[in-house]
Amino acid sequence: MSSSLVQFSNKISSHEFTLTITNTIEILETERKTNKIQNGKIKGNCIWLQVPENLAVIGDIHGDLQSLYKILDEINFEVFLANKNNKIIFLGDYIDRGSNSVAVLYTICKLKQTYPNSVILMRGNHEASEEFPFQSHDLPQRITEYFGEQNDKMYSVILSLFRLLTVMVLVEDNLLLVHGGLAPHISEPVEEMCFPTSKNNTFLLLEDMLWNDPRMLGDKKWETSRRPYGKHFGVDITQKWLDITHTKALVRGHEPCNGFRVDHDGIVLTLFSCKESYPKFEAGYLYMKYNEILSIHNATDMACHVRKIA
Ligand SMILES: [Mn+2]
Repeated sequence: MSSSLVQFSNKISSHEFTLTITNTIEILETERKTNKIQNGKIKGNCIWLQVPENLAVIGDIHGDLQSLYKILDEINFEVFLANKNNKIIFLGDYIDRGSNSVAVLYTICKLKQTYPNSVILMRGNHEASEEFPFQSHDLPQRITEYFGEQNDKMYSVILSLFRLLTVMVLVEDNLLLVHGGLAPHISEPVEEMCFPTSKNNTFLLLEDMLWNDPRMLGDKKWETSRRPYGKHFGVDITQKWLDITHTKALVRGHEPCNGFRVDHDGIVLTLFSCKESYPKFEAGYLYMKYNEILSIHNATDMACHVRKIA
């Protein structure tokens, strides 16, 4: 583990933790006001990026600090993130299930604070417990354990952070990234769809993008999910979204797998990046250079760029 990560992992005081979350909120609010990130545009909860010099994509972490550290170490994050033309995209689900949600949350916020132009923090369904409550959300309990007292104010600050996380990223002409999946209904232009003004639309879209899973459904476009929210969506929906956004593959997290899985006849790549609470699965992350991103035709071509961690 590199020296700076050891620093991150030392016992965090409640003051330092709250300050880091608050600073990250300020950075995200400023991004939304200026609509800018290096080599990209921001509109509401969506980001458009030019193809980065190097791209790392990390799937669900679920409080597994050791897996997160391993990945950051492997990509030599201090050198990687110091270059503003490189991007690391987290697909969300930082918390719950694992033993160290507090330190994971702190670490990703420290990264965003230190390298705001190189780090993109997306929203997972576990970061939308306010909108879509579910049973396995153990963050409030973890906060109490870590800091030795119940802290409702701290939790409400964290919820403010969650509301500012990115829901969709487009890597120009190549990749579409969300945490869960895609909505059955898409209308053009996509910008209007992803930033609707009415609260109801926002909610429906948010549920689909944070909770949906890809399945092969034959003639059906979508079906009800086994989860408390969201749907299973079929290959036609994926293809339609890729066509409309001029991208070649959907990259998402949300489901345990052996580091990665390819679905929908090779147009969906699922990434999974934690091990602690999922001993039967493997963890991996995506790492691609500029030329490699340009050369892909679909998600199948990306599989060889997934690096598994020990
Ligand atoms: Mn998820």
